[in-house]
Amino acid sequence: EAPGTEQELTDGFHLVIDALKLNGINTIYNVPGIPITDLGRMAQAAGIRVISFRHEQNAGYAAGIAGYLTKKPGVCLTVSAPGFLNGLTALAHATTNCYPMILVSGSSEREIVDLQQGDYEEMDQLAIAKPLCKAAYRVLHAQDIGIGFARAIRAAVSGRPGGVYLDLPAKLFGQVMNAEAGRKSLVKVIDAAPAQIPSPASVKRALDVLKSAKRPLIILGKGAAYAQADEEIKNFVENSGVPFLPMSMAKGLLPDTHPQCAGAARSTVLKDSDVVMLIGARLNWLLSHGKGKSWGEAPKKFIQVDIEPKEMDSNVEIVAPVVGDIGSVVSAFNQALASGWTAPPAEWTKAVSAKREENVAKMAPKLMNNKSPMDYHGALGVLKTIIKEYPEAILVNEGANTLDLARGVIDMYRPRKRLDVGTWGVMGIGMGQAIAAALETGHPVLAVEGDSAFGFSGMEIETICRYDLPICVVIFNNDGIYRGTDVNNANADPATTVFVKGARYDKMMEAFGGVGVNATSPDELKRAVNEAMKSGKPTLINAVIDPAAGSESGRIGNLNPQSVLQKK
Ligand code: OXT
Ligand code: MG
Repeated sequence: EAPGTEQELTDGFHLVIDALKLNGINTIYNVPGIPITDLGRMAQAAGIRVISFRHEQNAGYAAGIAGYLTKKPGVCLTVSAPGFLNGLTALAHATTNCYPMILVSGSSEREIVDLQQGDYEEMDQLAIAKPLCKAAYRVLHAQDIGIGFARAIRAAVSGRPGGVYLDLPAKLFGQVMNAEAGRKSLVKVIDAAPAQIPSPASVKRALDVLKSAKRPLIILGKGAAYAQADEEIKNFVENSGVPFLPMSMAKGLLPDTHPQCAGAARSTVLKDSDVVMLIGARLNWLLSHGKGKSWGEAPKKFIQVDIEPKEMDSNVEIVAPVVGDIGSVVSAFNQALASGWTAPPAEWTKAVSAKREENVAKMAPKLMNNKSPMDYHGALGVLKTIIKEYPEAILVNEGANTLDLARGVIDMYRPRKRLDVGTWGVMGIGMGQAIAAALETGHPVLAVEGDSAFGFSGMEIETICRYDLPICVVIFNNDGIYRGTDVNNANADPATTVFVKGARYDKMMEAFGGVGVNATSPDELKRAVNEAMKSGKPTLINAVIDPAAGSESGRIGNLNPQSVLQKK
């Protein structure tokens, strides 16, 4: 090149932004700081939505659920060591729950980190991330940024989705290269999550087993909801005539009020079924590992549909494994059904319906309970009606009693509208998931939160107000974890599970310019939530719940180890 000739240049900052845009990633969930502050600024200037949180864990939960809702990797951007570690819980959570997510973190200088010479925020982040995600990569040269992002995107969404870590050392951002060469180095990922067609033999085997059943059951997991094969799944369930049980986040794939829904007859269908087809649901603790008391005495055959071959036989024998993506598998099922199918015996479907009606009828009067302070059912009866009136609204839900009772009481009508604690039962997903849900879908969000659960991400109500999001947070305030009534007799400290009595979380919302309401009765609660849904204004309702109303660990108290020496 002749001296003095100007060459157009690009750098690491711009290549990262261009790589994201080229791949249709238009939102970043972050907390700014060294070395990524300018990256956030430049990304915002380049038209990417950069949402700044108050804590990386919440940004990470937002990115994870954005991935679940969109099937594109949600991107969380953090600073080195402490920011990275704050985001790491969410990355591990995304991997466990099969949400596609990329944690992009700035990091310190390799030369100093590797010699452990004490750099600013020194940490070997790649090594730490590796066991907690699907894949982990580091980019050292600007010309590799395109490939780095391509690998991260493909790893996150292909096969079983999950979390990916991408390590970008500070020095990378300032590296300069020829702009044309930079453009050429970028990769637009083609067919990032290719269809995985099931083998015809496995499809036939599965349907033969299902057909042979006297008391068949279909269990839908959140993998089925993730697949966005909603019509195919609905057709399959309806054409097969088999009762279905939705796992928590699969509620709404078909409405909970659907005549085949067995959600309100859970114990009965687990115990009494003879053939169970799992679609995007794993036989983990949430299904008692497919064995033991809750599955009854009668012999049981399992059919499993999953994209991950290693999932088969994880806990019990799977007599008919079908490996493939759920859309492709269910559409193959539907084709086969079209050439002839016999509905399951009416004796079974009637028994399931009868049990369901019985349980629904048993619950109905509790939902009308108008007393003050409210109990869980009285308050949830109100929210059940709200979701019926606003079926497009997204329900975010965490807590113990607040989670378990809301899951049972609030019927869902549309797919991917219920977002909760997922496989780990983790507290803290609330505000991050609510924010991403509002941003990614444009629909109003109702976040139903235990007072303890809310505390894990409560500061993000400032973020909600700052971005003026249509989120209504309802805190079930029973003064503590499970209950607010525990007493410590050993010293002056409060009992380990109780909080400040009569706390007014609504005042926190007012501090940031949002609407705060204290609701002491179902009527007050109803008025406040309706107003929030209509106005779309950031709202927090402190719903006062009887401190004695809850039970230890909600519906999973049996998982608490017991001391034989000290009975509670
Ligand atoms: O068939 P049967 O008769 O069995 O009846 C079932 C259904 O048929 C019936 N049903 C219905 N009846 C009528 N009508 C309708 N519509 C209907 N629908 C269903 O109801 C029953 C029950 O149905 P369900 O729920 O489907 O069945 P079941 O048996 O419960 O299902 C089993 C499970 C395992 C699938 C289910 O229970 C489940 O999904 N559970 C998830 C539980 C979970 O994840 N819990 C969260 C963790 S608890 C604990 O760990 C907490 N911590 C510790 C902690 C955590 N988690 N994370 C971190 C980071 N740090 C610490 C903490 C701190 S919870 C917690 C805070 C708690 O305090 P809060 O203040 O937040 O909350 P409160 O408790 O409110 O105070
Ligand atoms: Mg509580």
